[in-house]
Amino acid sequence: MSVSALRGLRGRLRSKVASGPPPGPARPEFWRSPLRGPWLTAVFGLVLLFGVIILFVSGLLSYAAYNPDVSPVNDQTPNKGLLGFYLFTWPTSPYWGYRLSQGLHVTLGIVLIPVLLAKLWSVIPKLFGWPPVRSASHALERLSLLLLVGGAGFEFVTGILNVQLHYIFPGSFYVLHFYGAWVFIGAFIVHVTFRLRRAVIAVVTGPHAEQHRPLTADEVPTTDAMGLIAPQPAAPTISRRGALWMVGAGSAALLAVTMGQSIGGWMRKTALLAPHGQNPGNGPNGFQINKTAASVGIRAGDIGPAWRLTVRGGGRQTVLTRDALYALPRHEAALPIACVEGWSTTDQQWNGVRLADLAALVGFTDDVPAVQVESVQRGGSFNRVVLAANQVHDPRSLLAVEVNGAVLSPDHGYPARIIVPNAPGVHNTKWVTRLTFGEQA
Ligand SMILES: Nc1nc2c(c(=O)[nH]1)N[C@H]1C(S)=C(S)[C@@H](COP(=O)(O)O)O[C@H]1N2
Ligand SMILES: [Mo]
Repeated sequence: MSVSALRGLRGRLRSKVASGPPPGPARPEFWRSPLRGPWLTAVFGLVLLFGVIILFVSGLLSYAAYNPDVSPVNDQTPNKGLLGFYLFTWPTSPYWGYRLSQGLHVTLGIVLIPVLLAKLWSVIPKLFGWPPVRSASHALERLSLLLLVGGAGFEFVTGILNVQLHYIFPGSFYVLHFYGAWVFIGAFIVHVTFRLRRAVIAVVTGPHAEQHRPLTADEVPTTDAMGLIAPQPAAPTISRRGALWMVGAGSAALLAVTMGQSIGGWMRKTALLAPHGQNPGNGPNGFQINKTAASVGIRAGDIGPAWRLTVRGGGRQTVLTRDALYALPRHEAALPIACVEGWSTTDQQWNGVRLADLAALVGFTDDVPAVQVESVQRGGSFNRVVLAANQVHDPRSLLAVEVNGAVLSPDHGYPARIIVPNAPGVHNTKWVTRLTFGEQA
């Protein structure tokens, strides 16, 4: 493009901006809801402020629960760098900790959807603000809002797809949701820093101080300082209080049909939106199944008489048949399964061989090391895990062979599966065939 053509374009753009917004949503009078205003936006914003803090903290905890620094096997974000600054060895107590924090994370995320949508609706005129960019600092502000709205949308959408569609992107979900969270929280902190004061003032002042009235014939439409109040409001079809009730009722309805999946037991029947709604059957093995044996390609031969458990470490190796494993000293532990997807079971009564006793089989008696667990399952991202030393050490950590008084069903990991207190469900590997103590990848 030549210089004169560029100049011409610039001139045309200038006169366009000077002549005011084009007809349509860029004109303040296009937006007519009398509900919009600083108060309504601030109420939704403050609810989201508290909600996002809880989502972020429980999300960070879930990341730590995967023990990514214990082994590359557990780490799907090896390039996280400083973002892993806070990681700590995930404890085994309280045994219901992950169940609580992940249930909270997923349930709250779902419950906040109506609030997020209402908040976006309440500020939509600003999306079309005219001129689109006024100055460098205005451009920066708009960019941060793009990251804020885009980041929130991204985190909610990836989270919901994951819990509803059951890992449509295994592996990559984890990475996307993790980095997305940091982008979002950065923009969120900037936003809160600039808006918190105004929001608190708007809430304290109340909606009645806002000027919501139709213009007289000779008045020029202007907007309030925040650009939210409609200059030519239509007659209300619902009160502001009614709108809050509507959003609240939406959240309450989502809560009612979601929380049962985290509480488990009979409450699971109320979890209409839960993806794992199918009846897992009755009896001792009648509790939630993540992936059935058939769905991950476990063949009868893999877990039949030819199955062996190999225990390795410290230069030693022992191979056990099913009968030999089942004959080892057994212990009980009452522990839930708590999936990253937010569903969990009530405590199940597990019976099996302590991981610490299996470590002793290959000579680790005083100081138990970490262990790499491998499943007979071929492929998939859940067929192996490295459990940290503190997890092996806990007397409640078992290679379980029975649950609730019956032998494990094939879907729950027969002939042997891991169960560790406070660990995310995915670390409770099913159909275990090899344990390697003290020399994991
Ligand atoms: N080998 C193997 N183990 C596995 C899985 C798997 O897909 N393959 N799923 C994990 C996940 S994500 C969860 S939540 C628990 C669920 O255990 P359950 O199906 O017995 O309830 O098993 C874990 N163990
Ligand atoms: Mo899971």
